[in-house]
Amino acid sequence: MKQDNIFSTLKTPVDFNFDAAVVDVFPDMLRRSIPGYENIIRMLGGLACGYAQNNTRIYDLGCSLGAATLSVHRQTRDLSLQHICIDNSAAMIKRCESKLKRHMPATSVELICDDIQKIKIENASVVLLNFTLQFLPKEARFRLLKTIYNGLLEGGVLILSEKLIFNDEAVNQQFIDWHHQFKRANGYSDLEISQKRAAIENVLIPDSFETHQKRLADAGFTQTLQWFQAFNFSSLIALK
Ligand code: GEK
Repeated sequence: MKQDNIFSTLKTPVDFNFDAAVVDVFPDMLRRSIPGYENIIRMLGGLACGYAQNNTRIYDLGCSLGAATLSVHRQTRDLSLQHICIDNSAAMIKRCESKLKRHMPATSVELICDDIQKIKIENASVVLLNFTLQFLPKEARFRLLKTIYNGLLEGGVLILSEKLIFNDEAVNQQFIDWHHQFKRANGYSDLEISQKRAAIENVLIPDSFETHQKRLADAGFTQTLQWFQAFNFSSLIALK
């Protein structure tokens, strides 16, 4: 695993973007930046397994290098499923394709390089939005959830992982401090933490748990359960 040093030297501030340099160090970046990332990946496969229906589709929206798809695949080998993986970073999709070909050569996988806002969802039993919704403009989030809801079969689920904000300012700051401490403990310097924060500030816009819960209910989901939280990072499962 190549080490992420992208923000280790002083840079002119530019918005974060998922380019080839990021792809090169991405597994290390996610592991050291998102508390619980590896556990979420491992466990979401098990969760999905309880809802995946034979002869249906599994969508991975903002698939990056396909980690979530691979986890689902590992736990649903006995089913006939079609995996649809979408990401609008060409560099991500290219690397994802070679990885999935290597690890799931006999499974039907369609890789699409496009904006998830343009995607049609059909015959889905599981939809994964693992740390992706937060990158969409806020006003586009409800429409995507509605599209997902409409494309899900009865009994289907959306697994939604996100960074959270908290309505109480002091509590919010506490969570941010804990997250930064987590990054420090994983070897990131204060310079790396502050430069990454500046680069991602206009790109990753988190919502609160309450906002997610209400928006999911408004989109039609009958129940939303929070199944994971580590500091200000959480994963929810929404049921149709
Ligand atoms: C994982 N799910 O490892 N359309 C398509 N893709 C998008 C869009 C968009 N509008 N906006 C962002 N992306 C992965 C991790 S990473 C999370 C997801 C992170 C893509 C973007 O290119 C990137 O690959 C991914 O969403 C977000 O389970 O980096 O914090």
